[in-house]
Amino acid sequence: MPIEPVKKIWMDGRLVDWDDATIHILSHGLHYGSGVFEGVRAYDTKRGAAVFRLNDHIRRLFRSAHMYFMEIPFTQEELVDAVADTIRENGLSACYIRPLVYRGYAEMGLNPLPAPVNVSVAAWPWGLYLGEESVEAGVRAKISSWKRNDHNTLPPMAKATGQYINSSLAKVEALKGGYDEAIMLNHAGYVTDGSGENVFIVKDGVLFTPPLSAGCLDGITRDSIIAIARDQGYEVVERNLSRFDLYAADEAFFTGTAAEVVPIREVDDRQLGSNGRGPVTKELQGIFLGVTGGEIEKYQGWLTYVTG
Ligand code: PPE
Repeated sequence: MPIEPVKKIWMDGRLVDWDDATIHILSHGLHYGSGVFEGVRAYDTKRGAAVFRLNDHIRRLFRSAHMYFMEIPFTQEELVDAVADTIRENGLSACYIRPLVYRGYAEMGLNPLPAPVNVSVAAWPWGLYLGEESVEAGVRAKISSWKRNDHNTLPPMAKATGQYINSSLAKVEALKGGYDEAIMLNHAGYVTDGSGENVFIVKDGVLFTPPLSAGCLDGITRDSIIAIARDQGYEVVERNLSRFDLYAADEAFFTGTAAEVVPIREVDDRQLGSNGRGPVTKELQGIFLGVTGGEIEKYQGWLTYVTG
């Protein structure tokens, strides 16, 4: 899906025209993947655009930056305001927001420390990552032959731009094989996450998802779904999942900011028990939609309203 341009992008404290949001070709981040980023969504609600768990996303961005010795030259509050300004300036309501912290132009070579730390925030309308039809029909996933980078190669908990070249290998392999998405295992053979989503299964009414120690991203949608499911009375267990657990699941689904909550209907050509979207997945999807739409009082604390 091509990016739909809007008017302005926030760069290092200024809103610049979309076409002028460029960087130097010798930027460190471009050569060595030295950047960290976030993916955030805002939703159209009765009270205007509402950004979902904005503070949590910005906090995670700072944690990722800390890991790579990147000192962000703005405070968390300033970046929260930058997101709100970008949405407002572009007159957006429902949109995807991409804060990016990257090493800019200075010296060539692997030492990133001499390079400046630059920051940008872009926002644009973006439909669902795995397609609108995926919401009901679900997707076909393939377990990748590519292992997820682990805690001692590229820490999966830090959302660094460079590590996504690993996920891209998995994504391309899945697409070329005729599947919609990849599921990556760690070096011990347990499930981590999709190329850009966390994974859940449902078995006998209980939800299971890999623990963070397996090497998945500390997903904010994952965290939200765990909280919502527990509030609904479901038991949610964080434990290692094998590929057999996926094949034998009653239901499975992906969670992520870009993807939201998407049923997995097949893994490696094996139909899951639900043969499409299962009842638990459907229930959680429905609640998630209500939460992000600002319709459920209990979760209002997760929304930051951006008023014009
Ligand atoms: N695992 C990975 C590897 C991942 O990239 C994401 C987000 C998640 C899990 C879910 O995390 P969260 O969004 O906090 O619930 N992937 C982002 C980027 C996707 C992309 O193609 O770029 C996203 O969903 O915004």
